[in-house]
Amino acid sequence: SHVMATPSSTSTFVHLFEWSWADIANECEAFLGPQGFKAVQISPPNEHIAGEQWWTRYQPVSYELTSRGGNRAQFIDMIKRCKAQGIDIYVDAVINHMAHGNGISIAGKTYGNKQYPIYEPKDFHKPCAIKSEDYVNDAWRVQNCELVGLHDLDTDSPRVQTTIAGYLNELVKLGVAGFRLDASKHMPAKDIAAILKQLQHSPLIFQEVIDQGGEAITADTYLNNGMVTEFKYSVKLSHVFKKGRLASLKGFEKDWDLMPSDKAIVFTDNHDNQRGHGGAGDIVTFQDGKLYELANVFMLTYPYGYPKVMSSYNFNGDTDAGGPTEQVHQSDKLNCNDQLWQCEHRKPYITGAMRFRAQTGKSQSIQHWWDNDKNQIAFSRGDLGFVAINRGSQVMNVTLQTGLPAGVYCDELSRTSANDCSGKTVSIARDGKANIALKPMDALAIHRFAQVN
Ligand code: LAG
Ligand code: CA
Repeated sequence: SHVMATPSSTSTFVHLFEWSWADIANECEAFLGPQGFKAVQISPPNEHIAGEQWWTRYQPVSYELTSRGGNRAQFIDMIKRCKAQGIDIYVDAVINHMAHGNGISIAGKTYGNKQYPIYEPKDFHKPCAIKSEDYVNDAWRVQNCELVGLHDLDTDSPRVQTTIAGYLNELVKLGVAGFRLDASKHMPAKDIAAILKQLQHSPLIFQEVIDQGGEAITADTYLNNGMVTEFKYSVKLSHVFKKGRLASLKGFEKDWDLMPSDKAIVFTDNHDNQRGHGGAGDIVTFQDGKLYELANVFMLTYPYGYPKVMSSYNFNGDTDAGGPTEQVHQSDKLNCNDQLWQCEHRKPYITGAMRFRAQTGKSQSIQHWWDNDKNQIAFSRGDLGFVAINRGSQVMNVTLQTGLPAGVYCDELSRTSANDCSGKTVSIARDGKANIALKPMDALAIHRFAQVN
Protein backbone atom coordinates (compact mmCIF):
# COMPACT_ATOMS: atom_id res chain seq x y z
CA SER A 1 0.00 0.00 0.00
CA HIS A 2 1.02 3.59 -0.47
CA VAL A 3 2.86 5.08 2.51
CA MET A 4 3.73 8.73 2.26
CA ALA A 5 7.29 9.79 2.84
CA THR A 6 7.34 13.06 4.80
CA PRO A 7 10.17 15.53 4.28
CA SER A 8 11.75 16.62 7.51
CA SER A 9 11.05 20.10 8.73
CA THR A 10 14.69 20.88 8.07
CA SER A 11 14.29 20.72 4.29
CA THR A 12 13.84 23.20 1.45
CA PHE A 13 13.38 22.53 -2.27
CA VAL A 14 13.68 24.78 -5.29
CA HIS A 15 11.67 25.00 -8.53
CA LEU A 16 14.17 25.47 -11.36
CA PHE A 17 11.44 26.61 -13.74
CA GLU A 18 12.30 25.90 -17.41
CA TRP A 19 15.92 24.99 -16.62
CA SER A 20 17.42 22.34 -18.91
CA TRP A 21 18.47 18.96 -17.51
CA ALA A 22 22.14 19.80 -18.17
CA ASP A 23 21.81 23.08 -16.26
CA ILE A 24 20.08 21.36 -13.33
CA ALA A 25 22.82 18.71 -13.14
CA ASN A 26 25.43 21.47 -13.10
CA GLU A 27 23.52 23.42 -10.47
CA CYS A 28 23.27 20.36 -8.20
CA GLU A 29 27.06 20.05 -8.29
CA ALA A 30 27.99 23.71 -8.22
CA PHE A 31 25.49 25.00 -5.68
CA LEU A 32 22.51 22.98 -4.44
CA GLY A 33 24.48 20.05 -3.03
CA PRO A 34 27.20 22.10 -1.33
CA GLN A 35 24.63 24.49 0.20
CA GLY A 36 22.29 21.75 1.42
CA PHE A 37 19.05 22.01 -0.55
CA LYS A 38 16.88 18.88 -0.42
CA ALA A 39 15.36 18.65 -3.90
CA VAL A 40 14.55 20.29 -7.23
CA GLN A 41 11.12 20.53 -8.86
CA ILE A 42 11.73 20.30 -12.61
CA SER A 43 9.49 21.33 -15.50
CA PRO A 44 7.46 18.47 -17.08
CA PRO A 45 9.91 16.00 -18.72
CA ASN A 46 7.42 14.32 -21.09
CA GLU A 47 6.85 14.95 -24.80
CA HIS A 48 4.80 18.14 -25.28
CA ILE A 49 3.54 20.36 -28.09
CA ALA A 50 6.01 22.38 -30.17
CA GLY A 51 6.27 26.13 -29.51
CA GLU A 52 8.25 28.80 -27.72
CA GLN A 53 5.86 29.56 -24.86
CA TRP A 54 6.69 28.15 -21.41
CA TRP A 55 3.21 26.60 -21.17
CA THR A 56 3.76 24.20 -24.08
CA ARG A 57 5.11 21.95 -21.29
CA TYR A 58 1.55 21.65 -19.91
CA GLN A 59 0.20 20.12 -23.15
CA PRO A 60 1.39 16.48 -23.17
CA VAL A 61 1.55 14.48 -26.39
CA SER A 62 3.04 11.34 -24.83
CA TYR A 63 5.00 10.18 -21.78
CA GLU A 64 8.19 9.72 -23.77
CA LEU A 65 11.04 11.61 -22.09
CA THR A 66 11.67 14.17 -24.83
CA SER A 67 11.09 17.79 -23.88
CA ARG A 68 12.60 21.25 -24.03
CA GLY A 69 14.50 20.19 -20.87
CA GLY A 70 16.44 17.60 -22.81
CA ASN A 71 16.31 13.97 -23.92
CA ARG A 72 16.07 10.75 -21.95
CA ALA A 73 19.84 10.30 -21.61
CA GLN A 74 20.22 13.86 -20.29
CA PHE A 75 17.33 13.28 -17.89
CA ILE A 76 18.98 10.15 -16.48
CA ASP A 77 22.35 11.91 -16.22
CA MET A 78 20.70 14.76 -14.26
CA ILE A 79 19.10 12.37 -11.78
CA LYS A 80 22.40 10.54 -11.18
CA ARG A 81 24.50 13.66 -10.77
CA CYS A 82 21.96 15.33 -8.47
CA LYS A 83 21.58 12.17 -6.39
CA ALA A 84 25.36 12.04 -5.95
CA GLN A 85 25.03 15.50 -4.37
CA GLY A 86 22.18 14.40 -2.11
CA ILE A 87 19.58 16.22 -4.21
CA ASP A 88 16.22 14.62 -5.06
CA ILE A 89 14.31 15.27 -8.28
CA TYR A 90 10.55 16.01 -8.15
CA VAL A 91 8.80 15.66 -11.51
CA ASP A 92 5.90 17.92 -12.48
CA ALA A 93 3.46 15.25 -13.69
CA VAL A 94 0.80 16.54 -16.11
CA ILE A 95 -1.78 13.75 -15.95
CA ASN A 96 -5.20 15.41 -15.94
CA HIS A 97 -5.24 16.14 -19.65
CA MET A 98 -3.49 15.98 -23.02
CA ALA A 99 -2.72 18.63 -25.63
CA HIS A 100 -5.50 20.77 -27.10
CA GLY A 101 -6.57 20.34 -30.74
CA ASN A 102 -4.28 19.15 -33.51
CA GLY A 103 -0.60 19.79 -34.09
CA ILE A 104 2.93 18.61 -33.89
CA SER A 105 5.05 17.71 -30.88
CA ILE A 106 8.54 18.81 -29.95
CA ALA A 107 9.66 15.37 -31.17
CA GLY A 108 7.96 15.89 -34.56
CA LYS A 109 4.99 13.59 -33.97
CA THR A 110 1.52 14.58 -35.08
CA TYR A 111 -1.54 14.38 -32.84
CA GLY A 112 -5.15 15.37 -33.31
CA ASN A 113 -8.77 14.28 -32.92
CA LYS A 114 -7.82 12.95 -29.46
CA GLN A 115 -5.43 10.47 -31.03
CA TYR A 116 -2.04 10.38 -29.25
CA PRO A 117 0.73 7.76 -29.12
CA ILE A 118 -0.61 6.48 -25.78
CA TYR A 119 -4.29 7.44 -25.78
CA GLU A 120 -7.29 7.26 -28.07
CA PRO A 121 -10.63 9.11 -28.13
CA LYS A 122 -12.35 6.70 -25.73
CA ASP A 123 -9.84 7.59 -22.99
CA PHE A 124 -11.29 11.10 -22.66
CA HIS A 125 -14.32 12.66 -21.05
CA LYS A 126 -17.05 13.97 -23.33
CA PRO A 127 -16.03 17.56 -24.05
CA CYS A 128 -17.52 20.49 -22.15
CA ALA A 129 -15.74 23.68 -21.11
CA ILE A 130 -15.01 24.64 -17.49
CA LYS A 131 -16.62 28.04 -16.96
CA SER A 132 -15.46 30.44 -14.24
CA GLU A 133 -18.68 30.03 -12.24
CA ASP A 134 -18.17 26.25 -12.16
CA TYR A 135 -15.35 26.72 -9.65
CA VAL A 136 -17.86 28.13 -7.18
CA ASN A 137 -20.82 25.84 -7.70
CA ASP A 138 -20.12 22.78 -9.84
CA ALA A 139 -17.43 20.38 -8.65
CA TRP A 140 -18.42 17.80 -11.26
CA ARG A 141 -17.74 20.16 -14.17
CA VAL A 142 -14.38 21.24 -12.71
CA GLN A 143 -13.28 17.61 -12.73
CA ASN A 144 -14.96 16.31 -15.87
CA CYS A 145 -14.91 19.21 -18.32
CA GLU A 146 -11.94 20.72 -20.15
CA LEU A 147 -9.49 23.12 -18.46
CA VAL A 148 -8.65 25.87 -20.99
CA GLY A 149 -9.58 23.51 -23.85
CA LEU A 150 -7.17 20.73 -22.82
CA HIS A 151 -8.66 17.31 -23.58
CA ASP A 152 -9.66 15.85 -20.24
CA LEU A 153 -8.56 12.29 -19.50
CA ASP A 154 -11.11 9.89 -18.05
CA THR A 155 -9.04 9.36 -14.90
CA ASP A 156 -11.77 7.08 -13.55
CA SER A 157 -11.06 4.47 -16.22
CA PRO A 158 -8.74 1.57 -15.28
CA ARG A 159 -6.91 1.82 -18.60
CA VAL A 160 -6.09 5.50 -18.08
CA GLN A 161 -5.09 4.87 -14.46
CA THR A 162 -2.73 2.07 -15.48
CA THR A 163 -1.18 4.20 -18.22
CA ILE A 164 -0.53 7.09 -15.82
CA ALA A 165 0.80 4.76 -13.10
CA GLY A 166 3.08 3.19 -15.72
CA TYR A 167 4.55 6.61 -16.47
CA LEU A 168 5.09 7.44 -12.80
CA ASN A 169 6.55 3.99 -12.06
CA GLU A 170 9.01 4.36 -14.91
CA LEU A 171 10.17 7.69 -13.50
CA VAL A 172 10.60 6.23 -10.02
CA LYS A 173 12.64 3.41 -11.54
CA LEU A 174 14.91 6.03 -13.10
CA GLY A 175 15.44 7.53 -9.65
CA VAL A 176 12.77 10.26 -9.41
CA ALA A 177 11.94 10.88 -5.73
CA GLY A 178 8.72 12.84 -5.87
CA PHE A 179 5.87 14.24 -7.93
CA ARG A 180 3.95 17.47 -8.24
CA LEU A 181 0.57 16.33 -9.56
CA ASP A 182 -0.46 19.14 -11.89
CA ALA A 183 -4.09 20.26 -11.91
CA SER A 184 -5.04 17.90 -9.08
CA LYS A 185 -8.20 19.91 -8.37
CA HIS A 186 -9.37 18.80 -11.80
CA MET A 187 -9.15 15.12 -10.84
CA PRO A 188 -11.33 13.46 -8.18
CA ALA A 189 -9.22 12.58 -5.11
CA LYS A 190 -10.33 8.97 -5.45
CA ASP A 191 -8.91 8.77 -8.99
CA ILE A 192 -5.56 10.04 -7.72
CA ALA A 193 -5.72 7.48 -4.89
CA ALA A 194 -6.35 4.66 -7.39
CA ILE A 195 -3.30 5.74 -9.42
CA LEU A 196 -1.07 6.04 -6.34
CA LYS A 197 -2.12 2.57 -5.22
CA GLN A 198 -0.38 1.20 -8.31
CA LEU A 199 2.99 2.81 -7.49
CA GLN A 200 5.75 0.39 -6.64
CA HIS A 201 7.55 2.74 -4.24
CA SER A 202 6.59 5.67 -2.01
CA PRO A 203 7.66 8.86 -3.72
CA LEU A 204 6.83 12.19 -2.13
CA ILE A 205 3.47 13.31 -3.53
CA PHE A 206 2.23 16.86 -3.62
CA GLN A 207 -0.99 17.73 -5.31
CA GLU A 208 -1.49 21.11 -6.92
CA VAL A 209 -4.88 22.25 -5.66
CA ILE A 210 -5.62 25.96 -5.96
CA ASP A 211 -7.91 26.64 -3.00
CA GLN A 212 -8.02 30.19 -1.75
CA GLY A 213 -11.40 29.61 -0.14
CA GLY A 214 -14.91 29.96 -1.59
CA GLU A 215 -14.80 27.11 -4.12
CA ALA A 216 -16.78 23.91 -4.59
CA ILE A 217 -13.61 21.80 -4.29
CA THR A 218 -11.45 22.20 -1.20
CA ALA A 219 -7.83 21.25 -0.60
CA ASP A 220 -8.62 19.08 2.43
CA THR A 221 -10.30 16.47 0.17
CA TYR A 222 -6.80 15.60 -1.07
CA LEU A 223 -4.91 15.28 2.22
CA ASN A 224 -5.26 11.48 2.38
CA ASN A 225 -3.28 11.16 -0.85
CA GLY A 226 -0.24 13.13 0.33
CA MET A 227 0.84 16.74 0.55
CA VAL A 228 -1.01 19.67 -1.04
CA THR A 229 0.02 23.14 -2.23
CA GLU A 230 -1.11 25.77 0.30
CA PHE A 231 -2.15 28.70 -1.90
CA LYS A 232 -3.70 30.60 1.00
CA TYR A 233 -0.19 30.92 2.38
CA SER A 234 1.20 32.43 -0.83
CA VAL A 235 -1.63 34.93 -1.13
CA LYS A 236 -1.73 35.97 2.54
CA LEU A 237 2.03 36.14 3.02
CA SER A 238 2.29 38.27 -0.11
CA HIS A 239 -0.40 40.59 1.15
CA VAL A 240 1.24 41.02 4.55
CA PHE A 241 4.63 41.80 3.04
CA LYS A 242 3.28 44.13 0.36
CA LYS A 243 0.54 45.98 2.16
CA GLY A 244 0.08 44.78 5.72
CA ARG A 245 1.94 44.72 9.04
CA LEU A 246 4.47 42.00 9.81
CA ALA A 247 3.23 42.12 13.42
CA SER A 248 0.07 40.39 12.14
CA LEU A 249 2.15 37.30 11.34
CA LYS A 250 2.10 36.36 15.04
CA GLY A 251 0.41 32.93 15.20
CA PHE A 252 -0.66 33.15 11.54
CA GLU A 253 -1.15 29.36 11.34
CA LYS A 254 -4.26 29.72 13.51
CA ASP A 255 -5.63 32.82 11.77
CA TRP A 256 -5.28 31.87 8.12
CA ASP A 257 -7.28 28.62 8.11
CA LEU A 258 -4.35 26.62 6.74
CA MET A 259 -3.87 22.88 6.36
CA PRO A 260 -1.70 20.97 8.89
CA SER A 261 1.97 21.91 8.64
CA ASP A 262 3.13 18.40 7.67
CA LYS A 263 0.77 18.41 4.66
CA ALA A 264 1.46 21.88 3.34
CA ILE A 265 3.73 22.84 0.45
CA VAL A 266 4.40 26.55 0.95
CA PHE A 267 5.84 29.14 -1.44
CA THR A 268 5.96 32.90 -1.83
CA ASP A 269 5.06 32.80 -5.53
CA ASN A 270 4.89 30.05 -8.17
CA HIS A 271 5.37 29.88 -11.94
CA ASP A 272 1.69 30.69 -12.54
CA ASN A 273 0.86 33.41 -10.04
CA GLN A 274 4.13 35.30 -10.59
CA ARG A 275 2.93 36.07 -14.13
CA GLY A 276 -0.82 36.42 -13.57
CA HIS A 277 -1.74 32.85 -14.62
CA GLY A 278 -3.75 30.39 -12.51
CA GLY A 279 -6.05 32.94 -10.88
CA ALA A 280 -3.28 35.03 -9.35
CA GLY A 281 -3.70 37.97 -7.04
CA ASP A 282 -1.10 40.49 -5.98
CA ILE A 283 1.85 38.19 -5.25
CA VAL A 284 5.43 38.96 -4.15
CA THR A 285 7.98 38.05 -6.84
CA PHE A 286 11.62 38.70 -7.72
CA GLN A 287 10.42 42.01 -9.14
CA ASP A 288 9.92 43.21 -5.55
CA GLY A 289 13.65 43.03 -4.83
CA LYS A 290 14.56 43.20 -1.13
CA LEU A 291 10.92 42.84 -0.08
CA TYR A 292 10.86 39.47 -1.85
CA GLU A 293 13.99 38.33 -0.06
CA LEU A 294 12.49 39.26 3.31
CA ALA A 295 9.30 37.30 2.52
CA ASN A 296 11.45 34.28 1.72
CA VAL A 297 13.45 34.77 4.91
CA PHE A 298 10.21 34.58 6.88
CA MET A 299 8.98 31.50 4.98
CA LEU A 300 12.26 29.64 5.41
CA THR A 301 12.98 30.50 9.05
CA TYR A 302 9.46 29.85 10.35
CA PRO A 303 8.50 26.21 11.02
CA TYR A 304 5.37 25.82 8.89
CA GLY A 305 5.09 23.57 5.84
CA TYR A 306 7.63 22.28 3.35
CA PRO A 307 8.96 25.39 1.58
CA LYS A 308 9.59 25.66 -2.13
CA VAL A 309 11.84 28.45 -3.36
CA MET A 310 10.89 29.81 -6.80
CA SER A 311 13.67 30.27 -9.35
CA SER A 312 12.52 32.36 -12.30
CA TYR A 313 13.61 34.18 -15.44
CA ASN A 314 13.06 37.72 -16.68
CA PHE A 315 9.97 37.63 -18.92
CA ASN A 316 9.86 41.36 -19.69
CA GLY A 317 6.14 41.61 -19.04
CA ASP A 318 5.32 38.93 -21.66
CA THR A 319 3.44 36.39 -19.58
CA ASP A 320 3.71 33.73 -22.31
CA ALA A 321 7.46 34.14 -22.95
CA GLY A 322 9.63 31.07 -22.63
CA GLY A 323 12.95 31.10 -20.79
CA PRO A 324 16.14 32.76 -22.07
CA THR A 325 17.85 30.94 -24.92
CA GLU A 326 21.18 31.19 -23.07
CA GLN A 327 21.87 28.26 -20.77
CA VAL A 328 22.36 29.16 -17.09
CA HIS A 329 25.76 27.48 -16.97
CA GLN A 330 27.73 28.58 -20.01
CA SER A 331 31.28 27.32 -20.40
CA ASP A 332 32.94 30.24 -18.67
CA LYS A 333 30.11 32.17 -17.07
CA LEU A 334 26.95 31.90 -15.02
CA ASN A 335 23.91 33.60 -16.57
CA CYS A 336 22.26 34.57 -13.30
CA ASN A 337 21.43 38.27 -13.66
CA ASP A 338 18.55 40.74 -13.94
CA GLN A 339 18.19 40.28 -17.70
CA LEU A 340 18.21 36.47 -17.88
CA TRP A 341 17.79 33.80 -15.21
CA GLN A 342 16.91 35.30 -11.80
CA CYS A 343 18.41 32.48 -9.66
CA GLU A 344 16.51 33.67 -6.57
CA HIS A 345 17.74 30.55 -4.74
CA ARG A 346 21.28 31.95 -4.99
CA LYS A 347 20.42 35.28 -3.32
CA PRO A 348 22.56 35.19 -0.16
CA TYR A 349 19.65 35.96 2.20
CA ILE A 350 17.50 33.20 0.67
CA THR A 351 20.29 30.59 0.67
CA GLY A 352 21.27 31.68 4.18
CA ALA A 353 17.69 31.31 5.45
CA MET A 354 17.60 27.82 3.89
CA ARG A 355 20.78 26.90 5.85
CA PHE A 356 19.23 28.35 9.04
CA ARG A 357 16.18 26.12 8.52
CA ALA A 358 18.40 23.06 8.13
CA GLN A 359 20.19 23.90 11.40
CA THR A 360 17.13 24.70 13.52
CA GLY A 361 14.57 22.16 12.26
CA LYS A 362 14.76 20.11 15.44
CA SER A 363 13.06 22.90 17.32
CA GLN A 364 9.56 23.48 15.98
CA SER A 365 8.46 25.84 18.71
CA ILE A 366 8.26 29.60 18.33
CA GLN A 367 9.24 31.49 21.48
CA HIS A 368 10.05 35.04 22.49
CA TRP A 369 7.89 36.53 19.75
CA TRP A 370 8.36 40.28 19.67
CA ASP A 371 6.96 42.95 17.40
CA ASN A 372 6.58 46.73 17.46
CA ASP A 373 2.95 46.44 16.36
CA LYS A 374 4.09 47.50 12.89
CA ASN A 375 6.71 46.02 10.58
CA GLN A 376 9.48 44.90 12.92
CA ILE A 377 9.34 41.33 14.26
CA ALA A 378 11.57 38.81 16.02
CA PHE A 379 11.17 35.26 17.30
CA SER A 380 13.25 32.32 18.47
CA ARG A 381 13.22 28.70 17.33
CA GLY A 382 13.18 27.21 20.81
CA ASP A 383 16.75 27.52 22.08
CA LEU A 384 18.36 26.77 18.70
CA GLY A 385 17.98 29.96 16.73
CA PHE A 386 16.71 33.52 16.63
CA VAL A 387 15.38 35.64 13.76
CA ALA A 388 14.68 39.37 13.37
CA ILE A 389 13.09 41.09 10.35
CA ASN A 390 12.73 44.83 9.79
CA ARG A 391 10.40 45.57 6.91
CA GLY A 392 9.75 49.08 8.19
CA SER A 393 11.25 52.37 7.07
CA GLN A 394 12.81 53.12 10.47
CA VAL A 395 15.98 51.66 11.95
CA MET A 396 15.29 48.77 14.35
CA ASN A 397 17.31 49.05 17.55
CA VAL A 398 16.01 47.12 20.51
CA THR A 399 17.21 44.79 23.27
CA LEU A 400 15.44 41.44 23.04
CA GLN A 401 15.36 38.06 24.75
CA THR A 402 16.78 35.57 22.25
CA GLY A 403 16.39 32.34 24.21
CA LEU A 404 20.00 31.44 23.30
CA PRO A 405 23.03 30.89 25.55
CA ALA A 406 25.57 33.68 25.96
CA GLY A 407 28.05 34.07 23.13
CA VAL A 408 28.87 35.85 19.91
CA TYR A 409 26.87 34.53 16.96
CA CYS A 410 27.38 34.86 13.18
CA ASP A 411 24.37 35.99 11.15
CA GLU A 412 23.57 33.20 8.68
CA LEU A 413 21.98 35.62 6.17
CA SER A 414 24.79 38.12 5.67
CA ARG A 415 27.83 35.86 5.82
CA THR A 416 29.23 34.87 2.46
CA SER A 417 29.54 31.13 3.20
CA ALA A 418 28.66 28.60 5.85
CA ASN A 419 32.27 28.59 7.09
CA ASP A 420 33.01 32.23 7.81
CA CYS A 421 31.69 35.06 9.95
CA SER A 422 31.94 37.73 7.29
CA GLY A 423 28.56 39.34 7.96
CA LYS A 424 26.82 40.73 11.03
CA THR A 425 27.48 39.36 14.51
CA VAL A 426 25.19 39.39 17.54
CA SER A 427 26.46 39.35 21.15
CA ILE A 428 24.17 37.60 23.59
CA ALA A 429 24.54 38.29 27.30
CA ARG A 430 24.27 35.74 30.11
CA ASP A 431 20.58 36.53 30.57
CA GLY A 432 19.90 35.63 26.91
CA LYS A 433 19.34 39.24 25.86
CA ALA A 434 21.00 40.97 22.93
CA ASN A 435 20.91 44.31 21.21
CA ILE A 436 19.31 43.79 17.81
CA ALA A 437 20.10 46.52 15.29
CA LEU A 438 18.79 46.40 11.72
CA LYS A 439 18.55 48.92 8.93
CA PRO A 440 15.19 49.30 7.14
CA MET A 441 14.47 46.31 4.86
CA ASP A 442 17.01 44.06 6.56
CA ALA A 443 16.96 40.82 8.56
CA LEU A 444 19.22 38.52 10.57
CA ALA A 445 19.11 34.87 11.61
CA ILE A 446 21.50 33.39 14.17
CA HIS A 447 21.72 29.84 15.49
CA ARG A 448 23.66 27.61 17.87
CA PHE A 449 25.92 26.15 15.19
CA ALA A 450 27.45 29.41 13.98
CA GLN A 451 29.27 31.10 16.85
CA VAL A 452 32.55 32.94 17.16
CA ASN A 453 34.81 30.95 19.46
C1 LAG B 1 -1.69 24.01 -14.05
N1 LAG B 1 -1.98 23.65 -12.86
O1 LAG B 1 -3.14 23.18 -12.50
C2 LAG B 1 -0.39 24.62 -14.38
O2 LAG B 1 0.30 25.03 -13.19
C3 LAG B 1 -0.61 25.74 -15.34
O3 LAG B 1 0.59 26.38 -15.62
C4 LAG B 1 -1.28 25.17 -16.60
O4 LAG B 1 -1.69 26.22 -17.50
C5 LAG B 1 -2.55 24.41 -16.29
N2 LAG B 1 -2.65 23.85 -14.99
C6 LAG B 1 -2.70 23.25 -17.28
O5 LAG B 1 -1.73 22.27 -17.03
C7 LAG B 1 -0.71 26.67 -18.43
C8 LAG B 1 -0.99 28.11 -18.82
C9 LAG B 1 -2.17 28.20 -19.75
C10 LAG B 1 -1.97 27.31 -20.96
C11 LAG B 1 -1.86 25.88 -20.42
C12 LAG B 1 -1.69 24.84 -21.52
O6 LAG B 1 -1.23 28.87 -17.63
O7 LAG B 1 -2.28 29.59 -20.21
O8 LAG B 1 -3.05 27.43 -21.86
O9 LAG B 1 -0.70 25.80 -19.56
O10 LAG B 1 -0.55 25.08 -22.28
C13 LAG B 1 -2.73 27.71 -23.23
C14 LAG B 1 -3.29 29.05 -23.67
C15 LAG B 1 -4.83 28.99 -23.62
C16 LAG B 1 -5.33 27.85 -24.49
C17 LAG B 1 -4.67 26.54 -24.05
C18 LAG B 1 -5.04 25.38 -24.98
O11 LAG B 1 -2.79 30.07 -22.81
O12 LAG B 1 -5.34 30.22 -24.09
O13 LAG B 1 -6.73 27.71 -24.37
O14 LAG B 1 -3.23 26.67 -24.08
O15 LAG B 1 -4.57 25.61 -26.27
CA1 CA C 1 -10.30 16.14 -15.16
